Amino acid sequence: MRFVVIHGPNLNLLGSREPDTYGTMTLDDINASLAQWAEENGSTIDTFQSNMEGELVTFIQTAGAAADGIVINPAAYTHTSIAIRDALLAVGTPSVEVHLSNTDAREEFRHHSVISDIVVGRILGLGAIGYRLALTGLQQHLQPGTLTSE
Ligand code: CA2
Repeated sequence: MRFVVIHGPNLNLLGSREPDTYGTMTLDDINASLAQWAEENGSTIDTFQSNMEGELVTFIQTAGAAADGIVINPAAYTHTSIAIRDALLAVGTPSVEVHLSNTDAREEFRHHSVISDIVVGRILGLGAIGYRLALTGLQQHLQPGTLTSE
C-alpha cells in the first residue's frame, strides 16, 4: 500500500526545543522510523512537512489523492484550517490524525480539531510512536485481518 505522512508547521523544529512536550526525536528520526515501518510492512511512504497551509493543501490534493491512506499531524492548523479539512474531504483518502502531545490535556484552544469528525481515527499523546500506530491502524482499516497477531 502507498501511504503519505504529512507534518504541519513547526514540526521541523522537533528535537531542538520543547522536548518535554514533543520528545527528543528529530523529524528526520521520525521519518526514518516510518521508512523502516514501510519496509517491514511491504508498503511505501512519502513524507512531507511544510510551514505553509497552501503547500499542505496542494500535497493533499496531489500525493494524498494518489495514496491509499494519509497520516496527518496538521500541528496548529489542526485547530483552524478549514482549507486542510476541505482538501481531505475532496480527495476522500482514508486518513488518521496524529498528535505527539495529548491536546485534550493542554490549553482549551487545542481541544478542538477541525478534522476530527472526518478522519478514520485519532492518536494523541503517545509521542513519535503514534505515527507507526496510525499506519498500522490505517493498514488494518484498509485491509482488515492483515495484522500478524490475528
Ligand atoms: O501535539 C502535537 O503533535 C501538535 O500537533 C503539535 C503542534 C500544536 O500546535 C498542536 O496543538 C499539537 C505544535 C507543533 C510545534 O512543534 C514544535 C516542535 C519542537 C519545538 C517547538 C515546536
